[in-house]
Amino acid sequence: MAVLPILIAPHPTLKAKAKPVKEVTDAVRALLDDMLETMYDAPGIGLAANQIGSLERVLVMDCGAREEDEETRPMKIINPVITGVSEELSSYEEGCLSIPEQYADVERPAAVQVKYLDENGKTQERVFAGLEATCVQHEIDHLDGILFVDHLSNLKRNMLMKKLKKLIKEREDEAANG
Ligand code: GNR
Ligand code: NI
Repeated sequence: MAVLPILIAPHPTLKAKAKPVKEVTDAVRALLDDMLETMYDAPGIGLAANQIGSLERVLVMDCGAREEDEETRPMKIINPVITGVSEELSSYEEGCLSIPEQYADVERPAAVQVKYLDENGKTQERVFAGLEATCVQHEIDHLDGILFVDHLSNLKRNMLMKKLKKLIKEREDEAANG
């Protein structure tokens, strides 16, 4: 297992569409393990392959990871397809490990049904609600080259990306000059 570096926007791989996994091999399982370790280390509640520079269509998530005393609930999701969405929408303040320290409200279906392969290559289908619904949609967006800021107005997105650029520059200056 390894903690991998997370790509920061703007980066071409974050804009690319991930390709379906043809067969769930040991290499795919190793990638999912590395992604979970990277996600817990960050820490985050989800991570898509694009974010660590891979275009395999896989994501990991654990929305219980942040609650103390609670057991971790790691999920490994391969080739996800949204098979149903609720009419009800919900708005959640989203953040992204690839857009550090920037947050904005995003409206999405409150619940989604997702069909996917598990780490054993077995087809699963389940309903995600609450924070899990927001998270799985955020991650599937990543696999399609979409970031949460792409759901905002151009004005809001530009403001946020400008702030990110400033933050990254400050970090680089600090790393160079102490
Ligand atoms: O850690 C994360 N938290 C989060 C909060 C609200 C909505 C979505 C997320 S996902 C994010 C990790 C990440 O960037 N996944 O792609
Ligand atoms: Ni993200």
